[in-house]
Amino acid sequence: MAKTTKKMTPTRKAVAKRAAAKKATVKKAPAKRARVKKTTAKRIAARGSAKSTTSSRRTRAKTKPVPKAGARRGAASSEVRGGARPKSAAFRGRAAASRSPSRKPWGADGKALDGVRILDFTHVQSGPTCTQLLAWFGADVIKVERPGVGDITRGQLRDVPNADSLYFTMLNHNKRSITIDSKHPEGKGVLEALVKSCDVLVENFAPGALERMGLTFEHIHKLNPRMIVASVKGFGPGPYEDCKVYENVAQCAGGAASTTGFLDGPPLVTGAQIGDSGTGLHLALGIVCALYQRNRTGRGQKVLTAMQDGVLNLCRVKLRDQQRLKHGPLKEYSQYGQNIPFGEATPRAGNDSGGGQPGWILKCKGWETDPNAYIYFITQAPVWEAICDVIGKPEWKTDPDYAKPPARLPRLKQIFDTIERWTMTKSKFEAMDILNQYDIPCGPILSMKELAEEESLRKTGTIVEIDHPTRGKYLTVGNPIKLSDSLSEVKRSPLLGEHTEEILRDVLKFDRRRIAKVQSSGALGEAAPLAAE
Ligand code: CAO
Repeated sequence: MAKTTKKMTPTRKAVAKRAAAKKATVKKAPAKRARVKKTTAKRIAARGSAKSTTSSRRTRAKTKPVPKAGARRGAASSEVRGGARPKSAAFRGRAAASRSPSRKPWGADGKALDGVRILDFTHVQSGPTCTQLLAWFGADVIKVERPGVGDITRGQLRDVPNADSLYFTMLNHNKRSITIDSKHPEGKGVLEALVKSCDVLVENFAPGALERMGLTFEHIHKLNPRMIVASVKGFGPGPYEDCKVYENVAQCAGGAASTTGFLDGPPLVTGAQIGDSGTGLHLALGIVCALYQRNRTGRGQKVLTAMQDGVLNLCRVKLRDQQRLKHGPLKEYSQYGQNIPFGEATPRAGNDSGGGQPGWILKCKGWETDPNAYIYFITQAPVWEAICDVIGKPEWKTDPDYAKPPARLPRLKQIFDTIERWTMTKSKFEAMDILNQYDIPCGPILSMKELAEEESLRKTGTIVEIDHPTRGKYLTVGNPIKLSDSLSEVKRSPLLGEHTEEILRDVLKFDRRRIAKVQSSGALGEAAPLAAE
């Protein structure tokens, strides 16, 4: 014990060093404070008097040992919007560490992105997927739409006359809508005011469209140095950077199509929207990272996600296989067992499993009439003996042609044909029940109808029923990312321009006269009807 104490006692040299460092910090502090004050004052002036309470609120909150929930939320908002910022990472680290953990029940202390405001210039699917996610986590998402038209998907694939399509409603929950003609001089003024009061601008226009509106990164950054400008484009810098891109183009250009489908068929696109929704997901992560970095640096940055890159990232294992090809055939691909030679590029692998455990889709009872009476079956090595027993082939456990994984690779087709003779005697759910008893990895092919009716998905909020004022009730997919202290509720999508006046009044603090002036200029289009809720 005595030994430990001696060890921990600082040497005289260390004490002297620390004292000198402290002295230096104390000397430097006033200059730094002055800088911070000046920047804050400038920012407040730019934003108008509504924000002038920010720094005093922060000071008050600091003097209270445990701030009230409302005050804490206020402080959080001012932090993300550019109120008085702490001086250094070390300072913030200390501040966060000294804040006592919330005592509120889980999920009752706001949401993860409370206080973050998004200027949502997105349309169609990729961008809206991203901003919908951010909205589910609590961000205030203000969707800017063209007057009278809106996001083109409002009218695409319409199922109910005169109502927003499911395409639109299912990608724009929890957002507010404002209509602005971004090319009208008054509209530009409103947009610039929004740029000043938001944290992130998200857009997925065709290359150059944002710049043609006058919103270059340099201009945005001048208006609001803390603004994060996040974009989805089809391609990154390079020969195709000016091209417009939709989902399937991205699937083809990102490597998914060339590796999907059967060996003897053409390239195939998948139903999962990996180009649009997948890229939206990537972008959301980039935005959250940029917000986190901004806490330290105080400045915004550009976030770019190219759809080609997003798809390629999801096809990473196929690029893995491309490089493995140099060292011989890909033995887990069933073409190996069928003696079909490999070419120069990663081939299409049908339903082969992408990992080291061979798998295939097998028919189940009723497959003749039900297109989804199938099960995915994985011959995972650790449960091979159980598989042999279940399918009535106990002799395979010791047969040298079947007992070990490498011996099985050349005969995968024959093995799966044998297993299929067993699965065809069971429904996909019966097979699932039996196989799960032995921990044999498998999964039924579920139709959209079955998923829509699945009770457990309703309970977790993954499938949600929403009521909409013009289209009635519909199902949607809720937030698939579950946070235990930031609970997601799904609110219906906005009607076109539904929140135009509210945003001018409450966010931009325009007075009645100014609102009337902008409205009469034609920059906002026709006054939108309010939802009959
Ligand atoms: N006020 C005035 N004009 C507006 C406006 C507003 N509020 N909102 C949009 N516009 C204008 C744009 O300024 C642009 O005009 P200019 O071309 O004259 O500058 C115009 O509307 C059309 O924008 P766009 O070119 O982005 O739209 P598009 O329908 O021709 O192309 C798409 C759609 C998706 C192919 C293209 O936006 C794109 O490639 N985006 C990037 C990749 C992407 O996200 N693709 C996924 C789409 S989801 O499948």
